[in-house]
Amino acid sequence: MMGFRYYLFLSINLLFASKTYSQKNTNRPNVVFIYVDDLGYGDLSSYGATKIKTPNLDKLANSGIRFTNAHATSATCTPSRYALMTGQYPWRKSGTGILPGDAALIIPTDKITLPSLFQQVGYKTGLVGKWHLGLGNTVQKNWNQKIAPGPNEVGFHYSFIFPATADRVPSVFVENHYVVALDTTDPIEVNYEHKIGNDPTGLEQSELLKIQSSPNHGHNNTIVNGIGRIGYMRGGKLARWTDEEMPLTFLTKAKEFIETNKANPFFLFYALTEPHVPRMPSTMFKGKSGMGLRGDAILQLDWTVGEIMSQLKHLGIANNTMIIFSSDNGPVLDDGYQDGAVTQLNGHKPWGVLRGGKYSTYEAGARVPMLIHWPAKIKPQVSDALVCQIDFVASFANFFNKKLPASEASDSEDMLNALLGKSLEGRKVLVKQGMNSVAIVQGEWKYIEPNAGPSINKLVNIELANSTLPQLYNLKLDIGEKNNVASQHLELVKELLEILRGIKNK
Ligand code: NG6
Ligand code: CA
Repeated sequence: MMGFRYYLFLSINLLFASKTYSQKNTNRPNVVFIYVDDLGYGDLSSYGATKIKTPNLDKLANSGIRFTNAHATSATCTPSRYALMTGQYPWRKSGTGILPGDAALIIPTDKITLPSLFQQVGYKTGLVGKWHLGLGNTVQKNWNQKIAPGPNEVGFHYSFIFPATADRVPSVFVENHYVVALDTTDPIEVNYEHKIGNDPTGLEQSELLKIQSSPNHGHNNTIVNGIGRIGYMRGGKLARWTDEEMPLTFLTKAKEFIETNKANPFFLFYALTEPHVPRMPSTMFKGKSGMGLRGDAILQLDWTVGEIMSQLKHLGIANNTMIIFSSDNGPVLDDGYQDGAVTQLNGHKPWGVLRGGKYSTYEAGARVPMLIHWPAKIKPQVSDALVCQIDFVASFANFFNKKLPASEASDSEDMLNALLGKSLEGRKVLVKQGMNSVAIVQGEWKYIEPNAGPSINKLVNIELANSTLPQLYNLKLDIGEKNNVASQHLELVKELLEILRGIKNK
């Protein structure tokens, strides 16, 4: 009897001890970084959307920090993710543009990355969702054996990903180096140059498609799950994903990672595919927004965030878990499929008050929603501090009292106080990247360097901000970048150009 009581006493104490650890050790909060794909500055009700309701993200926004001046480095996925992971401006390195699905890994394996930083201080690190930073050492690779290097070689203990984008082959999941549901009798091959295998393509048999690809976008190669993809694949019939299942698959894997690691500090990078094309949400969300599949995908995304929040609550770790939410670039409507994004928009403005969109050097290209939520430490507020996703490396290094060697994450700035809502002071300057040009922001001013690119991306109907003339905008007076005042401020243009040159030559 005594023995049993003693045992009970001990276990209760242990229970309290571990609870106290996870709840009180606020130097080591869990971090769930939810990174979504192509969500615009005006897509959430907390950022002013009225035609769509995103209640779970509103909850995060109302009880955390809602940033109004937060940026990805770039207006497309791969470069923004490269910068977030490495703390280096992507335009410093060639080959950091939108990657095909067979690309080799572009992140060096011998450098500090955001996840490796967390590893160094004892966190368990996990990645679930979109990767799009390449796999293996070469383009030619065997998808039927161990695929490395990849996320597990640059800082993640665990990874469950798709390699590139939802609209690119191979349309399969990769879990810790191996394709999921691999069948050695039906080997996978991928080709981005020419058709392989006997599967019909979207171009050849559009009647097989459940969603038509848009003319001239080229999303009409191998058909997987009734959707034409970019690139060709053969084999791997069992392994091919069903788009409608993807959100639940990722959510399940994310929850498993959290459940497994609940007693220790963990860093989960949860990279959702919504609302990137192809927008093919779970059937229960189809038609829910009345705004076409893009709107439905946003509702699904919001629901997913709510699922993670309630899991954290049930596990008793919500208070000491930091949730960071942001998007890799701005919004686009028709990005390759006729999915109702344009025709059923219903007055919604994914770009909000901003000009441009995905691919653009105008603000809607890379100014994105960003929320940071950490009940134990962060007071609800709105912050207009100029911050960038590239700054997480240096900011978390400071948070963990680690000094970064000068060779590492050299464009990342320590913005810890701004990110935790202790200061409204952000960056002095930030360089932002569109498809053809870069811009520099300093205080209220934004200068876009002249370039010869097209002024509009006609395929997606987005203004790119390309002009052979210098452009200067006052973002405080003219957030919509309507009035180019470069000719009225020649000195300032010269000064910003010099600063930009200095950063480029660093
Ligand atoms: C573009 C694709 C677009 C999308 C994008 C990548 C065409 C015409 N368009 O090249 O559909 O896949 O790449 O998006 O091919 S991102 O968010 O991953 O950068
Ligand atoms: Ca994207």
